[in-house]
Amino acid sequence: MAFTRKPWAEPYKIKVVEPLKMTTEEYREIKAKEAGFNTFLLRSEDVYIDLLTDSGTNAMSDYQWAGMMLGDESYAGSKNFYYLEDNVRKHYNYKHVVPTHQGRGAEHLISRALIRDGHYVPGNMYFTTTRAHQELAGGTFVDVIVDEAHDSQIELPFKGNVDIKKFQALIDRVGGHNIPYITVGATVNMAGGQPVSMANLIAVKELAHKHGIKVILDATRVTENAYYIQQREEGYANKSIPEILYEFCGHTDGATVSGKKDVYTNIGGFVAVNDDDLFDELRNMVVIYEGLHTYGGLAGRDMEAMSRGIEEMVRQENIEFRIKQVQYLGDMLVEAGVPIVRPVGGHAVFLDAKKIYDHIPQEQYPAQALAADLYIHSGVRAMERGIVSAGRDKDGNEYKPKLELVRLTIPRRVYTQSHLDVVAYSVIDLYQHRHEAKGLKLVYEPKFLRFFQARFERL
Ligand code: PLI
Repeated sequence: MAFTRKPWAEPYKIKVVEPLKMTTEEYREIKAKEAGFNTFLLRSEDVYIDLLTDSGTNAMSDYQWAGMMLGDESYAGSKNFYYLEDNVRKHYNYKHVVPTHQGRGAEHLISRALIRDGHYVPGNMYFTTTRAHQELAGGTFVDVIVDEAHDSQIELPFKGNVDIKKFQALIDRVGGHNIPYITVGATVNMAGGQPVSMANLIAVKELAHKHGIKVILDATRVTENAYYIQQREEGYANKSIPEILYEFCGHTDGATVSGKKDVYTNIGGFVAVNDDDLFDELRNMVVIYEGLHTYGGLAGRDMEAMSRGIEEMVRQENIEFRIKQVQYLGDMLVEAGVPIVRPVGGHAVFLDAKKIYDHIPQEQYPAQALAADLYIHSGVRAMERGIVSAGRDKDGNEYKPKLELVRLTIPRRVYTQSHLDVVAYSVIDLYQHRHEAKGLKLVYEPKFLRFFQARFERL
């Protein structure tokens, strides 16, 4: 057999399997209608290949599962917390850590601690839960990502970078005293999983600190970002992932983390900071909203799984396979001419629904329709990341993001390359029949984070 490239494969073997249910297109049409054409409202047992999210959907290792049996379920002072604290200090380079039940718990605490009515919070593109907590705390989010991030076709190595001029313009307009912090997302989810360079983060820090503004990292997928720095940024090719990660976080004042991504767990998160007074406030608040400061809404076993997951996430072979697997799916789609966000990002391949369903106006939710159509076509579940996810501003007007995307998110260590072949085949087949597609109308809309529970009907 002749190979066109050197083969590579999963850096693990399979010990336990979970059977998948195969269904027919007619069955899935009924289920899609019952779910209001919202993939969040499907039952997972009706899904064949689930690419809804990489959040909490990871396969844990035998090392993590073994750690679960070592859960110390004491109310206070669990040994699993201290082990987590050690690993956060060692790898993320922050002095203090407060565990939370997941990432949005951490976002809630930091937003409440630092944001007051009338504040502005810049960030390199919004993330749904992050912005929601910033707004609930009285802040106004301001997008300061580079313009190119809003264009799916421009290829840049660090398309998640902050535009320093936009950040400076905001400081000039509202004053540094009205900006408690800037959120820097590492591999920017809504931009397609695009990374931030070390040089950009340093420039952000210098400008922020000059004006008394803190830099808070969304370190949810920071290991993917570290890998891109190693591969793409001058001077980092010979540095290890732990070295890059440590240095990267070291340029920030704190971080919120959803442990459900990089850290290979099914639940968990934390907020970590260097400032002693801020830590004191977070530690005090966590007891109201999450749980005691040594468990923050988690079981001891969950903290142990997270701690062991941190040790695994920084291994070169793990992060390299992760990124290459996503790239593998992206390459197949590019080769077939399917418009996707370029370059392929760290955690997902994003279909450009504006280009694929170019006959459906944004007001008829083309990405929502494409995600529903893909499910009906082949049982593959994806997620809308466009106008529905963007929601409404304070006056009730719909945000109209330039990117109207469908995200095919790859859970870690769950699917094989054969599954991804099936996904690529399905997307390509759907793409070839794209002109038959119809838009949707919104028939039910919840108040917060509408994409989770909104319902639609076909036009
Ligand atoms: O889902 P949580 O509450 O553990 O984490 C919230 C969260 C914060 N930041 C970022 C960049 C995320 O991607 C994120 C959650 N993401 C989800 C659920 C996703 O499907 O992408």
